[in-house]
Amino acid sequence: MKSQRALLALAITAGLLALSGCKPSDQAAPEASAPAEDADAFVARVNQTVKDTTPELTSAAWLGATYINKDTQRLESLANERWLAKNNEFIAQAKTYDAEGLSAPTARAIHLLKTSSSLPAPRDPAKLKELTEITSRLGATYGAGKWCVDGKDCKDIGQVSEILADTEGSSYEQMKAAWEGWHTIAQPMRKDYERFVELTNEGAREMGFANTGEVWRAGYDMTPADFQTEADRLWGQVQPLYEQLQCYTRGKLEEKYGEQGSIDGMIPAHLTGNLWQQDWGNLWPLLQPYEGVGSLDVTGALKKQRDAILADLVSKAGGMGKLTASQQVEIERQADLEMATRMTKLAESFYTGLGMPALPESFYTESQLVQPRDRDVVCHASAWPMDTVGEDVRIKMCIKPNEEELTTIYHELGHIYYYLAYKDQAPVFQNGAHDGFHEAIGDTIVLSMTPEYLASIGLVDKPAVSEEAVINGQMRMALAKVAFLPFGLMIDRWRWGVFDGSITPDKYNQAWWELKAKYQGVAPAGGARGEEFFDAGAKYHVPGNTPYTRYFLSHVLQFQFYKSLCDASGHTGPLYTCNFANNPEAGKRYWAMMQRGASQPWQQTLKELTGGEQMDASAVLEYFAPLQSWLEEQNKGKTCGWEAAKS
Ligand code: X8Z
Ligand code: ZN
Repeated sequence: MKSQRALLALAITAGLLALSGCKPSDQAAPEASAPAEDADAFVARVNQTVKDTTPELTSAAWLGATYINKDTQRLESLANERWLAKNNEFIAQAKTYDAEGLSAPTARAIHLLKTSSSLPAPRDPAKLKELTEITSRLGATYGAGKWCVDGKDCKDIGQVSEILADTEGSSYEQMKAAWEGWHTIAQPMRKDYERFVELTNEGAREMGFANTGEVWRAGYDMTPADFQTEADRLWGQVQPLYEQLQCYTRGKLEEKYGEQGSIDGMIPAHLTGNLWQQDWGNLWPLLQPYEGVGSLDVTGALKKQRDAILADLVSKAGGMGKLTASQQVEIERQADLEMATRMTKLAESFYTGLGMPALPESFYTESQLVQPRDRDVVCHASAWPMDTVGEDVRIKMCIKPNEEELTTIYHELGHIYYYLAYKDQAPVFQNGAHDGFHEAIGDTIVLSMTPEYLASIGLVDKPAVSEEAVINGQMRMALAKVAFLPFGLMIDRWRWGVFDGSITPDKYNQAWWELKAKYQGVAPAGGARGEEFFDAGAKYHVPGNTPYTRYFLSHVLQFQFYKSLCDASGHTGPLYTCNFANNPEAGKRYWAMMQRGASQPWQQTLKELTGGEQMDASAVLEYFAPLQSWLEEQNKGKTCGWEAAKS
């Protein structure tokens, strides 16, 4: 996810009433009557308040995520409570201004205030307090979540993920146990989540919306209804490509696991190498189209480097035999940190190679790059603007030496560079053009991590040049990018339904799996999972209350950004061969786009970079055209698709 200033930034940047003609209902009538100050003065005061409040709020949230205990949860929820109460006052006052006659920046700021919140909060102080306490508790429960067998032998998310990721070494049953084990962490969240939905919906209604899902859909400079249609349209563009990949993967799993390899045409949830089936990169050994053609074993190379760092430290210390047990633990930690720092600097060098600034020194001293051993933390990666002046930016990760983590660092630095690019905007404009833009910045760079780029940084051998190598390279990218698409959509399909009441608490889990089946074509092994489970809660963004459609949009937008930056860099030839590393022209255009922040409708910002005002998946299809043909060829004669997709 993005900022932990999320609460604040998102609370500040919402947006719909003015545009949508949605429902300024009676109950939503603002409490403030005649404006107490003119609109310009009001916006200036909001900006000053955000600037003053941000460091305190982000520090509390940072502690809440990096030292999970009762005290930090208390401080975090109190800070949020204070901020949300203030923000509710701002929203009420914002509604008293008539957009007519306002300067463009003031009108934009007021529009954002009225429409941007991921956590609409009730005005009633007792309910607001309850909401912020639940929010902190859900986040902490996820962060501290562990799978224990008979109360012992507990494994955290990193350890569970390792079992699933080892798709060759772990057995079907081991992976099933790990997958099921992780999902137990969410069972205690169910009651809190139900109450959370009631409370935030009340806040949404007071803002003038039907429910929280509608507020989320309002943040896109179009009506919530148009936004939903837009997301459906984009999914329609890419669905055939996903179905081909699903079909091919299912076939390979059936080859490997026999009857257990599929469930009514769907993929068993514990077999994709990932807890949520959102990234299938760990199935590479099974799905690699042409073995031995241009090795792309980035993980192997990273692990080797980490081992070499450790060997070096150990030899400097006079050999392992000379060290006490606790010194051995410490030296391992030091090797992890050195490796994580090296990986982060690699990512940084991509950005500086485009002409962007070096990260501030404090980035490396304040960030959490590796998992601390002495306490619970939220390991889910995130990037934080701790202030509004671009002086203190951090990431929080538990980096391990593997390819997925490396690309996640590039992703997180995308957020960080966005923060740095728009730091001179007024605080209310310090946000992505929309949230999908924020998620797409770093991922666009990841698309540029071609085999050629990976070779240039010494992670793979000189790439092979052949049709087989092209398909291998495309498959590698597709397992991350194409596999993700339906997942990116289904999470909020579930939450939109939960918020609007069409999914009731007694059907939370059933509805979750219906959507997983419909969009992703995955199913749990062992039959339907009952309502004693709360499987949505086992995915960070649900207890963390981070809207998720942003990632779906990002997976479309990043190909549009990529294509434009490739054009800017003078690239010729097929899109998928483009690597714009070290190209100043691409860097200049990207930075100029990022500097806009949320100061204007995203359509305008998109136009400045790409020439078009619409999100459009044709660049995704152009990129993957060779793989799509190849998959169709492989799947010939098979019956692709699955029953649930037709509903
Ligand atoms: O949550 C994230 C990032 C932080 S914004 C690590 N992502 C989504 C996820 O992990 O579910 C990146 C891709 C999708
Ligand atoms: Zn992100």
